[in-house]
Amino acid sequence: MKSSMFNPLMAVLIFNLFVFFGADVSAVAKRTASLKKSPYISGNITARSVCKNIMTSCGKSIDKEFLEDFYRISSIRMAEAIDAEMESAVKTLATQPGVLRIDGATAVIGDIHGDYVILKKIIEKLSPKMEKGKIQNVVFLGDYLDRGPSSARTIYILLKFFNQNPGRVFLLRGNHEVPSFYHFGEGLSQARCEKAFKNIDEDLLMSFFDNLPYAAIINGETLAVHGGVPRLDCFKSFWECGKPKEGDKNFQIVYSSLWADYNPRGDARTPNTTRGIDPFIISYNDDCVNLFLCYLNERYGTNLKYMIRSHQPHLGAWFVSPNKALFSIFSSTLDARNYSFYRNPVVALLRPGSAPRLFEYKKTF
Ligand SMILES: [Mn+2]
Repeated sequence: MKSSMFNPLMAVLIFNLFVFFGADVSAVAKRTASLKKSPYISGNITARSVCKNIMTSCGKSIDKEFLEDFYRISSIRMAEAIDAEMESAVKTLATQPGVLRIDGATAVIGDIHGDYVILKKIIEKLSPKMEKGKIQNVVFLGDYLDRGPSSARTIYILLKFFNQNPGRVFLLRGNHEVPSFYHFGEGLSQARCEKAFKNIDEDLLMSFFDNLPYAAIINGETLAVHGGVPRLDCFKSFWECGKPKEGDKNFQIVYSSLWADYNPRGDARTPNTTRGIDPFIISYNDDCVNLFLCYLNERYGTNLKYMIRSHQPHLGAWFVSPNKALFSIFSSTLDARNYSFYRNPVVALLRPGSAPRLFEYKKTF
């Protein structure tokens, strides 16, 4: 039996670990410092520019170990930048209710799905209009992560835009902003496979997901949600379930709306088998949209006429239901799952007193 807490073998092991990590860190720092002085690198240092410059300059003699270190450092820096913006965003989101009320000319953006190039262009297009007051608010319908080339860059510029425009930019929850989906969802091109996501504060990210509102009433006449009409028996508590976390009893109500698909044959009762087998994932038709909006109007005295949502890329860049109650938009230009390209990402403009108008982002709106 051991009589002492001190174990010489353990001390040697700890010492070795210290030497190993200490040496690793200083080697990385040295390499980064030399990289900054490199004649091959001009402008912003990014992992991509480093690879490109080194590959063209050195031909076959690429130092793989060096590049791996560099990727690791740059992804740590990216993660730190995301964490800083996210911390500030979560503080604001925590003050917002589950169902927002937004008034004024409002631009609505559909799924982004890691397509940071298009998000950047949309923000560049909207910013001067916001400055001039032509557009009061911007609402994003969720699904920021996964599939596209960089979820890290997407979430970074999105959070920055949100933080820079308090009370004017609003972020709704999508079915990809759910902890279990983030950890165990579909296995292709996932955000958490990106190096930056391996270094972010995951608790903070989960708190970001949980604090996102799940619906918005825009100008008292349009309901904005990610997926759409929830299962019929979820109508009653839809507006009043707060911001339930996954695992809470009311979460299924929110979840049902986040995942719902439009389908002319959907009855908002039977499970939607195209999304797997889950009793809360349903599809809904035009009658269900009318029924849901009428139900909310009766119960809360609202005057909802339209629903705007995203979530279904297979409908194309946009879709308006025959009875003009449902407006479906998609704002990412690509979807790696289907390997298809949507060349016309769509922005909707909602002015008080008129039906939503849909625009390809390149055109004037
Ligand atoms: Mn979705």
